[in-house]
Amino acid sequence: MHVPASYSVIKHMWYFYNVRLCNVSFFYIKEHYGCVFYPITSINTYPLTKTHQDCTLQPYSEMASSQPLEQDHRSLQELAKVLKQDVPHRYVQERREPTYVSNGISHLPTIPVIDMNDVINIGSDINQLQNLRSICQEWGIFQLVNHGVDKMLVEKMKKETVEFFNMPVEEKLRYKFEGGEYEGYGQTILHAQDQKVDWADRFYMITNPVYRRKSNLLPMFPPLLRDTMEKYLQELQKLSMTLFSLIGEAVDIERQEMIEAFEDGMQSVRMTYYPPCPQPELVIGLTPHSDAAGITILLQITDVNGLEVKKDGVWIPVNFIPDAFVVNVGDILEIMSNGVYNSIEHRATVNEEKERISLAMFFNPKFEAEVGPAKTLLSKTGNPPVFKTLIMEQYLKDFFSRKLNGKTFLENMKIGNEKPRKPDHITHPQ
Ligand SMILES: O=C(O)CCC(=O)C(=O)O
Repeated sequence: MHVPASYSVIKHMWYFYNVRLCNVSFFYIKEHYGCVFYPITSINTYPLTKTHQDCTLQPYSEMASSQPLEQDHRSLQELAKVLKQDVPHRYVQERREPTYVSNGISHLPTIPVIDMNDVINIGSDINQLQNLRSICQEWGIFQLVNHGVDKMLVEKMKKETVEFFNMPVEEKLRYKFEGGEYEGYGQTILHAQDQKVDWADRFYMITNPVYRRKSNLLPMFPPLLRDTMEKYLQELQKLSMTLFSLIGEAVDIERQEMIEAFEDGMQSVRMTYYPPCPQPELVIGLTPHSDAAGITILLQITDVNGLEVKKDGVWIPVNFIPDAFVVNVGDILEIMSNGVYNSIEHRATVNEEKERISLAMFFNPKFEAEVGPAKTLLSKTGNPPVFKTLIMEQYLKDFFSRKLNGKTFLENMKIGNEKPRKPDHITHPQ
């Protein structure tokens, strides 16, 4: 290939090699007004002007981080039924950090438990508030018992979720998301051709505000699932508001500021099916990440564990207490608390013999709300903001355009830390 020597891109030739799309090689040139795609075959004829010589060339994969690729949307659940041994390469993780195993001397740490009956009557009980604060600060996750959500409703929600995944594959594929979309049924959203795929099928959708719901998803659910989910969403909305008020109060954010941000906020739900896997140690059910949300309320549907949290650098398994919800502090609460709270990094492993199903609900501020350190907290403490402030809609756009990668998204929200996006710093929706 001949490239004019004066063209500054010549020293970045490696970019050309991982840029094959539909059998055509592309590069793109980032100019001050945007970027343009050129098939590599046209490079010889591409006119060189002074402006073009000033351009910086970036790999297509970097551009792709904001454009999910077309992918195979067939169900992993079906593949797992027939798979006897070797899992396909695209699911094999090159490096997976080990799960912490107790050596018999030191105990396996367990995530804290909060009894809603204790915190609901907090009033001015400073000890309870301090306990809540230190749990959100040191752990950023807890199991919530006696949460007050009707047990029958929770059981129905579990049953209907199992039935959803038990539907024939063609039924589920009616909800599949297409390239460029994030809502619906499918597998890991791909941002690069060689990206590894989690060992899971997922169904994700925005449930609030109601006008943002997709007409082909919740409204088209089988009636029993739809009704149960509507009731469940309402109950969890109430629970989330109680939690937001208390968690806010515990860190000195005024109740009114929490209510204004989160009441009738952006909410979404994810149901995940982790099929049994013949080589569970080679795959990951859910890539390590912290949630972009304010809080996540997680319901484990089947009696199979798999969730793990990273505490003090090691991965600890979560043993679900029957009837408890697991509540995660997400990035938005870490930001609002100006770094006091910890949005917990978590992942899911899978089981060799048993399927696992979970249902996560994500609670966020309204699309038009500001996401940044809480004003009432900053004025009380006099501390400077550690994180920048963005409108929720923009915050989500930035988040959706990245691949899951530990806490890199949150790091990028820190003032003075903003980095140009790298190809491997890309996430998926909440
Ligand atoms: O399946 C689990 O236990 C975790 C699910 C989760 O964290 C998520 O869907 O974001």
